[in-house]
Amino acid sequence: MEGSDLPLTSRSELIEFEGISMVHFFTDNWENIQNFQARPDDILITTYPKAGTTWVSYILDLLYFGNAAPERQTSQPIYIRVPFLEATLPDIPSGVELADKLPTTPRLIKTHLPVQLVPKSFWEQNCRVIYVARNAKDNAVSFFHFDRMNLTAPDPQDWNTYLQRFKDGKTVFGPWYDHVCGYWEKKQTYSNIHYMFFEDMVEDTGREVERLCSFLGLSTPTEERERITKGVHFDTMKLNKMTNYSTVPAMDFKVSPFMRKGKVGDWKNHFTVAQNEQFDEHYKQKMKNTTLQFRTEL
Ligand code: PPS
Repeated sequence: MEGSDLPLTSRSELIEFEGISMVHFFTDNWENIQNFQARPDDILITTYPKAGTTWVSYILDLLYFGNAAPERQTSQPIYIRVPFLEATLPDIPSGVELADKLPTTPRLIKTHLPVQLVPKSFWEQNCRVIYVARNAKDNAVSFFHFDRMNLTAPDPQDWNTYLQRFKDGKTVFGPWYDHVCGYWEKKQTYSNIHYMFFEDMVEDTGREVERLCSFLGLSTPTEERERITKGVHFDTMKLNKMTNYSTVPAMDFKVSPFMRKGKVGDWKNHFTVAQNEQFDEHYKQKMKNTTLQFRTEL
């Protein structure tokens, strides 16, 4: 097992790495990550943290393997079925090791790396890439609560401090702004990206499952798509030990659950009026050169 064996006695420090903020858990295995050998049928699920990775990973796992290998769903947590490529976390083999040993075809692989740091073999092999984006305000709130409960993360401190850090791009995996825009721009030159939005998933999960099938070239029957859509509902995933991350010792569910709210617009319960005005102003500047648009409420 290559997993990090450092004891979790204190919170990790934010480090500057390849131009972004990181923690060592995602850089320790860097050479093996960068040299990862993708296969043409690999599917890369990529997101900024807390944008809906687990949701989309579970949908894909059910679409491909729900019928062929139903025992996978009840015996292996989602983070084993869909390895987190750059992770070298306590108590779990490294993402590279898990991905290398995946017995499935296709292999479903998760990453939070910004587009410029994705191992080049994924592009060379013309792999299908699924990017999920979530509006900045809800994304920041979700990330804040996650960093509170995730003992491998740097201490988020109070909400106001955290929000400033988010705006400054001093969160793990770097600025949200560059992340969502980077993949959006990549779509111009690399057509094998399906760019999706968390808000669309909440609005109509069935429609998004259908769009995914169309991108992946799957002719999943309507009935099965409907069954999958029901099976990936927030309440169902929250109760499911294989998708709710309750098996990860480094997460303190007494502080906050992994499956927290799953809503669009929860930011309104966190942002003060002043924080919201300042955020909007800053956002306008950061996003002035992109055509990318988000919904912050439904
Ligand atoms: S991680 O740690 O980056 O992999 O987290 P990620 O899975 O990307 O994001 C977690 C947030 O997604 C919400 N989620 C869902 N919302 C609605 N429906 C379903 N099925 C669902 N599954 C996961 C999860 O609750 C986190 O968002 P918040 O806002 O914190 O609840």
